[in-house]
Amino acid sequence: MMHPPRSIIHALFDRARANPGRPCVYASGTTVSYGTLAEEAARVAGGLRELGLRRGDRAALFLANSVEFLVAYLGAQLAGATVVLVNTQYRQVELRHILGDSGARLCVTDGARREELERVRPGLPELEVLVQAGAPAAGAVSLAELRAGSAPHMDPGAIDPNDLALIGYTSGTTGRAKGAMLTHANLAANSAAVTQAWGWTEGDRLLLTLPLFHIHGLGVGIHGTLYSGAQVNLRPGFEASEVFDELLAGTPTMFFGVPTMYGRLIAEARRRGQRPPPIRLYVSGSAPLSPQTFAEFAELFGQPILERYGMTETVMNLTNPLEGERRPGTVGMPFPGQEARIVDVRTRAPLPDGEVGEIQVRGPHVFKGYWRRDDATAEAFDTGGWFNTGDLGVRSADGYYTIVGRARELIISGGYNIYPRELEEVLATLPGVAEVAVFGEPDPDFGERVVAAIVPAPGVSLTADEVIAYCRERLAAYKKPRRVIFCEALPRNALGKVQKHLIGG
Ligand code: MLC
Ligand code: AMP
Repeated sequence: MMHPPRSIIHALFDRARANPGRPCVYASGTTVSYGTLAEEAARVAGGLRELGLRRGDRAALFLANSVEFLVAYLGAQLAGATVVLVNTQYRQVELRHILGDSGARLCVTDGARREELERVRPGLPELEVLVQAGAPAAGAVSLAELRAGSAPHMDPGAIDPNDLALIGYTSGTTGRAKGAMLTHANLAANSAAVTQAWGWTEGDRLLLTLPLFHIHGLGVGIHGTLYSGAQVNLRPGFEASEVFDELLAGTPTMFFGVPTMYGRLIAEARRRGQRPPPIRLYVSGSAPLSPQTFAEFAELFGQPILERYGMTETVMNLTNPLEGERRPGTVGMPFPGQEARIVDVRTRAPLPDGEVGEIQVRGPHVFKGYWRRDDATAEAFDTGGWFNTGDLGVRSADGYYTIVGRARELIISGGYNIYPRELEEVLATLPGVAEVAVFGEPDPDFGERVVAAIVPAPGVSLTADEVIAYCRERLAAYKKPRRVIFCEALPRNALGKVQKHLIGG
């Protein structure tokens, strides 16, 4: 390509024009070509505009991995809308917040999620239109009809690279998720950097089992595929045995996963006593990959996993090299065209190699700020355009970064982020709870798991099952406590702050 595409939509249309019949996505037994994907996205865009969707309107996607997801995502962006990504496990509390805060006018959902959405809809006056994938349903526009509509002449040139392409919700210390605003230019710049660093070409076939509502699956997996003109085998989710079968068959050239997936693939390889043929690239991220998992995988699969580090606000930041040493326990160095440094947590002064501080990053991939949260945006940026990641790290003399902790309270379970404050706020409303503290502890499968410490009100007896069921009803299932501890009081320091590290044992 002469000029790098200005957006992922431009990349798709460039490929579709140059080679419309080229396969792009394989999912649920069908192959969709670049030409068909672009054409269907254009039809959906036309249909969405007829439904009144305008430039800058927010269109939420609350649906499972599928071709429908991709067509709706690309179609909404092509129509000029900003896509809001919604975790498919979200329940009332999260849905109310994310759809209300983003002011979504339209939501694309599927049959499995419609009921949960309808429960919160009365409180969301701005949400005017529902589009449903799969079988047509009363009260919603059918996505299938939009896909089959007449193709208007849609010009991706109309997309301004500085417009917001998507809002990804992610949280800080407040317990309330904030919308990270990513522009088309941010996404294209990061895909350019990632595809270059990982040698991702047209010849690659990615096996993708990650959810598309997070930037790992979407911003890396899908955007990278479209940017490089490659192919993706999109699965509804991760099943170790299915992935192992694909690897044995030798179809993929790349696999991206969170450490939990690699742990489960190791167990699968041991169970079967087989070693799949080598593939071009295994990548891990979203949570720390332990050196032990790295070593076991290398032994059983004969290949070193490439570990990288990213965030919703920036997509990908740091990566181990494609060629050269992939150093276990580290996340490598900045992608091409991007910068990183370590600063003192208090003074914000840059630190020399070997000293632990906060990781800051800078470059064309860094987001625009938090949606309707100027205060949080101001806090997130240092002078000179450096973004404070909130992760603590150290750089070696030869340039490898290692993440050593987090400046904010955050539990990462199987690559999903869980904010103790959000759970504490929900549990505080459970009758009979006087006080609550939520924190993480190590877990062999998920890396970390959620623990809730509860002080019952005098005379009240609560059970762990009641506590878990209460969370399960209101929040995504992966956030539920895996262990509940009942205690008479929470340990506090002289300032009254709960000392979570003293609970549990
Ligand atoms: C599922 N469950 C989890 C969980 N995933 N609980 C804790 N932590 C998790 N990660 C819950 C289910 O809701 C269910 O609850 C029960 O556990 C059964 O789980 P399972 O069958 O073992 O789960 P499975 O479907 O196999 O999911 C595991 C997983 C999945 C690892 C495949 O969690 C996953 O796809 N993780 C990837 C997340 C991701 O893409 N993160 C990227 C964020 S972007 P119940 O109550 O129904 O029994 C980012 C930036 C970057 O971080 O750098 O990439
Ligand atoms: P999210 O808010 O979902 O985008 O999650 C981003 C967070 O995931 C980062 O701030 C890190 O704390 C964590 N993370 C991502 N990749 C890695 C990695 N390779 N090692 C350790 N932590 C990671």
